[in-house]
Amino acid sequence: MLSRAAGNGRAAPPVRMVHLGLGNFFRAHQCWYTEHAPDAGDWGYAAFSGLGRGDLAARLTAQDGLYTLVTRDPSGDSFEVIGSLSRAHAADDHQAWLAYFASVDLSVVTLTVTEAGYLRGPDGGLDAGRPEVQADLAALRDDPTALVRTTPGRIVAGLAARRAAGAGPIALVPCDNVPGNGAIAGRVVRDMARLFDPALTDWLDASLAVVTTAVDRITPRPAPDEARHVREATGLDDSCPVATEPFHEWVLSGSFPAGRPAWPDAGATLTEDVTPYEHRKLWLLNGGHSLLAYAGSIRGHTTVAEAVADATCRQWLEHWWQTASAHLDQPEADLAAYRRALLDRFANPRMHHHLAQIGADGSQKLPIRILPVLRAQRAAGRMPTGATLVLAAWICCLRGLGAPVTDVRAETVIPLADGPLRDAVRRVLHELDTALGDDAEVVGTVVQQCQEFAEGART
Ligand code: CS2
Repeated sequence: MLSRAAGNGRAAPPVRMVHLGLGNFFRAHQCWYTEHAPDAGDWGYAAFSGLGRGDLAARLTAQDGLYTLVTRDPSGDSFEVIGSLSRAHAADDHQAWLAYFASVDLSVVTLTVTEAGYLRGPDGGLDAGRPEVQADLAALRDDPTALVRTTPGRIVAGLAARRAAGAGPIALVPCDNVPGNGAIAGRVVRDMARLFDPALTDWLDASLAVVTTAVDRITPRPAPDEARHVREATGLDDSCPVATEPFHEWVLSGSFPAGRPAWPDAGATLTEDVTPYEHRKLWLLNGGHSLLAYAGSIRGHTTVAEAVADATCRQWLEHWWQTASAHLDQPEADLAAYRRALLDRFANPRMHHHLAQIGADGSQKLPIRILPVLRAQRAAGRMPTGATLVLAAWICCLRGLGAPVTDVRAETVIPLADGPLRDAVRRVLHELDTALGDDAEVVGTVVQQCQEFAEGART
């Protein structure tokens, strides 16, 4: 078993950062950047699992927060024990959560809670009508230290504890694939705070800095035999290694009133505006991923590398990239280089990135990854078939073709996609965006593409 006392990794650095969403991406990204900052010895993470996220925290605690990061290059693996995770906690270890927030040592809170975790309503603010939000509000009003379960609820509980302790300002750093994630996180936290205790919003004005980020590192769910692979290659007994690609990017915009690790020295970019990086990544990488997840799985593929090796999928991907690139500000030569690099990343045969994993939560991902380009094209009077194809493939998956659907909104979107095709398409598009459902030409194009997918799947 990995252990700091046995000399694996380094001594646990003092906890000055809390993370919510202890998972593989966090361990391959934020922990990696922290590990590689020159002041890594001064900055430790305490990370908390999301609710219902299994026993990863317990397994990490048993090995002092240490784990092996496998960097999977097409030509081979390299192995590194990461030491920046000082403490790992289960989701319900709420007293520990509150205690970190109440400490003057805490400077930064990072989040990876998925697109769905921000619990936004149709107006972009907190969806306060949801039962889980109501439950958290009732619990907080009764006792501000009571266990709460939603992301906005947990952050507000932490910030209320921090205000009560007079522990000073702090930075909140959302790291999910949503555009303007700083504004989104700031909004739902403020909405929650206002509903809980309006006076807390004054404290937030003075003490909460919300940073906007774009994050990138393809990190599939670890394969079942990853631990055995690590043991054979390194001799280390690690119950929860994580494998990732060599590429990594972190772009941040905002201030850190209580300091932060020297992440830029590890390769992170600080900028005034993350939007150009974010759009490029969300549309080309994530949009491309979603396309392959649905269209590739309908064509019988299981992984990204398999799908991108299929000339038909590749042609669809290039078509989507062409359409999306027209709405990006970078010079065409830079975009072409980015796309070439992406193809190599997608084609990495050793990554085994499952299409079904990427296909999850399409109801949350497609509005971010595909719709902005589709809307801009329609506004210019064009029919972007590269974009409608992704929607058609998703609808076909909702109707039972391709990768099995897991979606936070499955109970709504699967019934909408059922029944006669044209009505189903209209209903699903309407659910994504009313104007789309009312756009007869888009509906007609998506219907035709769905029929082509269905025919292709039959032959
Ligand atoms: C993927 C992302 O699962 C998905 O939806 O598109 O997790 C992707 O691998 C990361 O954003 C890469 O940085």
